[in-house]
Amino acid sequence: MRRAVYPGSYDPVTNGHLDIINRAAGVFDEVVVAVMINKSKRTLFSVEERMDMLREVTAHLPNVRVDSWHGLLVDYCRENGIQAIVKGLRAVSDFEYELQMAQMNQRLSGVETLFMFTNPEYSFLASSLVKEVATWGGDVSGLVPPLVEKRLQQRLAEQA
Ligand code: COD
Repeated sequence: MRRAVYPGSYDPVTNGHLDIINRAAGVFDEVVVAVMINKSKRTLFSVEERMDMLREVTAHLPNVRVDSWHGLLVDYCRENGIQAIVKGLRAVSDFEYELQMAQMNQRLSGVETLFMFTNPEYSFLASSLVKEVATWGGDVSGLVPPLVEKRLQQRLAEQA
């Protein structure tokens, strides 16, 4: 079975992430979308909330499952029999850091990283930008799935 992990923060999941998930699900037998826990990073949504949103927006994909992990990604791969890491590449600025991580992960465990180029429609899209635009009342419809947009508005209203 060809199994891959697509790791990220997903705070929250955007249509750019979803596009990569859809495409990876067409290439691998199973894709695990892993919410990586970084306790030093302040997030808008809890790990459970991020996982719930991911589960809901990938419910139509039978070979996609959602998980979380605290620790090295390569240890997650080893424990779960995962042979490949999928990453999305938006721009040259993503490339340098991603190359470094891919080479480190390869060195640590032999696991390969496969890059998928962003859909041009979403090349400017990042969770951080979506949160910033939404915070100032900008329109994020079409950038995140409708249910994510709703939860984003709710969370920002709670915080106001
Ligand atoms: N189009 C295409 N791809 C996109 C888009 C878009 N619009 N937006 C984001 N992506 C891609 C990103 O490039 C990334 O590949 C993935 O989607 C997730 O994005 P984010 O922003 O949710 O997640 P990041 O970048 O914060 O995730 C970083 C990781 C958590 C994957 C990384 O820090 C990690 O692997 N941490 C685990 C600890 C570890 O093993 N460290 C050692 C690394 S060598």
